[in-house]
Amino acid sequence: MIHKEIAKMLNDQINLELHSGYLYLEFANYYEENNLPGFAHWYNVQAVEEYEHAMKIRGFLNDCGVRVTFSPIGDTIKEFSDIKAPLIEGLKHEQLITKSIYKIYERALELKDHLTANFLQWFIAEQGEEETNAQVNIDKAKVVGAAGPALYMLDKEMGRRAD
Ligand code: OFO
Repeated sequence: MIHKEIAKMLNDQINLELHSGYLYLEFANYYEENNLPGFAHWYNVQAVEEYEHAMKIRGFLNDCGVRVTFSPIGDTIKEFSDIKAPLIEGLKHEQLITKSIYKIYERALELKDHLTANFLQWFIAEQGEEETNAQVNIDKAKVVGAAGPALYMLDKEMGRRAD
């Protein structure tokens, strides 16, 4: 049986995951406006992935007999100084999400809620990937710079991210 306190933390995590999706849609909007459709595609796909993360937690709570409730999704960053700025914000955001997952995991272990701790293993591995992807995007953008053929090629590459 899932611990009540953990159920509340997981419910809050659903909101955070949906908030991640909103943030990445803002990134996509920015890149669309700045004629980088590949970058926009990459973040549109990422936003869908965040929705899936939220639904994975919702499914788990449902299976545990917990009624999920949704709260308003907070505002997101909309203005960026240059094309690297969203990528840097993306990494910071994923680090925050990782901390949140770790917090729930550690509390679940303290409360001997091993079912949730086991469930969160997937998210722990996923956050490793999320942070790596965010860092790789920053590194690539640094190499190519703010304009020119290399940026065009990188945009094409970003556009090939599978749905
Ligand atoms: Fe759900 O991993 Fe990103 O935020």
